[in-house]
Amino acid sequence: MSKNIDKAQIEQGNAPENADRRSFFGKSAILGAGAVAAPMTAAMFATMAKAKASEAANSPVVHPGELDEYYGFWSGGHSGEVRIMGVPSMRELMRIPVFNIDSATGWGLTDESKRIKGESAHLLAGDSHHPHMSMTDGRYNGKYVFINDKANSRVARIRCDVMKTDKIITVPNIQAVHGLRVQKVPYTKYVICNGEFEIPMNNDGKASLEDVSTYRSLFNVIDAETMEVSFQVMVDGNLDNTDADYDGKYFASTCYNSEMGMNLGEMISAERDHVVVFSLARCEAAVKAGKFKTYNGNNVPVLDGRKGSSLTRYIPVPKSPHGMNTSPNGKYFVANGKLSPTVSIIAIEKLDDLFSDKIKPRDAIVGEPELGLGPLHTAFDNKGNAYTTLFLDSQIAKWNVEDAIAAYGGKKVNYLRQKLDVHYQPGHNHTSAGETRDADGKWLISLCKFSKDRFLPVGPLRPENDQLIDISGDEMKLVHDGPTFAEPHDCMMVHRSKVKTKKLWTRDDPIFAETLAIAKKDGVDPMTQNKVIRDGNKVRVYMTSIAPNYGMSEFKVKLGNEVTVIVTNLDQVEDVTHGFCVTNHGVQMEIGPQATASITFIADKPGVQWYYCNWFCHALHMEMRGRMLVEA
Ligand code: K7E
Ligand code: CUA
Repeated sequence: MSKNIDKAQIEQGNAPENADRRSFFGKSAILGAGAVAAPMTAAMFATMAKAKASEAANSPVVHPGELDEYYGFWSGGHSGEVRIMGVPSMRELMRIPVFNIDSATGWGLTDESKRIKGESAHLLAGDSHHPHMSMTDGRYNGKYVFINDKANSRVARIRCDVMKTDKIITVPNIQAVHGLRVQKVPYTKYVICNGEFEIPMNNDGKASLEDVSTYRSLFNVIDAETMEVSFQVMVDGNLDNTDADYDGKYFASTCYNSEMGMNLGEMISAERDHVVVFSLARCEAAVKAGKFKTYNGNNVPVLDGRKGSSLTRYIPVPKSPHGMNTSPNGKYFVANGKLSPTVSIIAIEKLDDLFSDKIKPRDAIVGEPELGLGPLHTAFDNKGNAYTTLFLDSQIAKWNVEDAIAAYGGKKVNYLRQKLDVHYQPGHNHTSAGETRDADGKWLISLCKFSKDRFLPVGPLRPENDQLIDISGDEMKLVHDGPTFAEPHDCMMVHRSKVKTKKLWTRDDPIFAETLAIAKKDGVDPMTQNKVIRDGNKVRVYMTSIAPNYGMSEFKVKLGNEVTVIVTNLDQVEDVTHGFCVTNHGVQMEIGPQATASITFIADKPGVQWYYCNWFCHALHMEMRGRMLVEA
């Protein structure tokens, strides 16, 4: 969600009681309200307060030396990275560079990371949005975390045993990968993601800006193991967010701009957009039967899932829906209204009938509760409650799903349980394990786009504010403010019992397998030998490291040589990481215990050039250095 939308609102003031602020976007609110239930009155809130039974009582305190209960995986937003947080302490445990470059680890600089980045190795920027872990039978399995790069249409995979990125692909035929989730059941065979911006098919320079009839947005289905695009589905409108069911049958994506407008006015003219539901079995069958086309000179099968196709169904929902969230009991898809104050509840059990045309698309909607202004994303607990971020109201609305369905059916019930002020303008929110069958109703994170007055001012650019909310009782309780950098869009929380990480690298790790293959060709055993291989203008320098020494304290190259330094860390001690850094060359990397890492640069400066270990490893770490002589 862009920050731009909020400018006018911010100018109107921040105070929650500010009437102008509440009425911002009021027109859309009224238009979208239709015949849904009336908003909460003060009297209703009072009744709720009386009925209060259990208090939120989770402890957010994690004492020094104690460990957190959850791993939180945070998108780093436009920093392009992923971060691991401890929850509930909200301590940042690690940063995983993905689409960015990182001088601490050498990500984007080392030969290994460049191989993983592949054809996009020259791109040094990224905009990461949605980190989601692979699952088995609807539960996190601790194997991979996938994340999209909206800026460069990429999808990356992080291996959770070492917490390093091990695959990055650029998705063809689309621009801007946005919503990303995984197949939950029976296991994550596929990663699903939306191509957001509609582009001409083919996009070969022959299309015009005026005739947009060939502009399309594609839904992408990626094989989680091979990280190849299995197929794409062409749709009407442009895709935003997505999620999968708990039956292994359907995926659903929100679509805004069903108008196919090319500017803001055109994009928000229609009162209704839609949710596209994809039948996985029908799509797979169509690929098998060869019922696809290819575009832009690549061989990725593109299925036609536009209106009228048997592969998809279009469910009309109020204008410009954003988030798409599956309830952990597997019963509902919830599409979040954004420009409508409502969310739309789609009954997954009705989708079979929808696909066999026994019911009409709107018949799949079983509830459309009105929650407040700017609903963006919804999270769930294990007690049938949902938590929806209200971007414009700067609140989280807690509501009961079955009560909202009953109200839609005409019953006089109050589905709203509580509204909690958050600070400010929340985008995503997430509950502990809430996108899995293990949803436990303990914690809720609200990722707020603005922090305004919540922290010491640090100049015109402020941090975002990730707030921790205890949802274990009947009422949500805000317990922590956490400043973060560069707009974490989304996050998820995985119980620590699901994650098993390695303490040392194993020598057969695929991340450096190719480097070891090159060593083999050179006849060098990098575990035992320190050796310089001269290969025309190329020089490969193999050296070991064991605290506080490199296996080679000097070597010579010629001016202009392309030098590759391959360092193997022989230490078998947990947490003893070495670095390799050449002064004045932009050469810097991490070599974990038992790992091999390599980096290539041009020796373009004559004379003595010191290299040193840049990760503190030993009392004599400062002395861990050597000389490269560049002969003119
Ligand atoms: Cu709502 Cu990219 Cu998930 Cu931002 S998206 S908020
Ligand atoms: Cu090795 Cu510092």
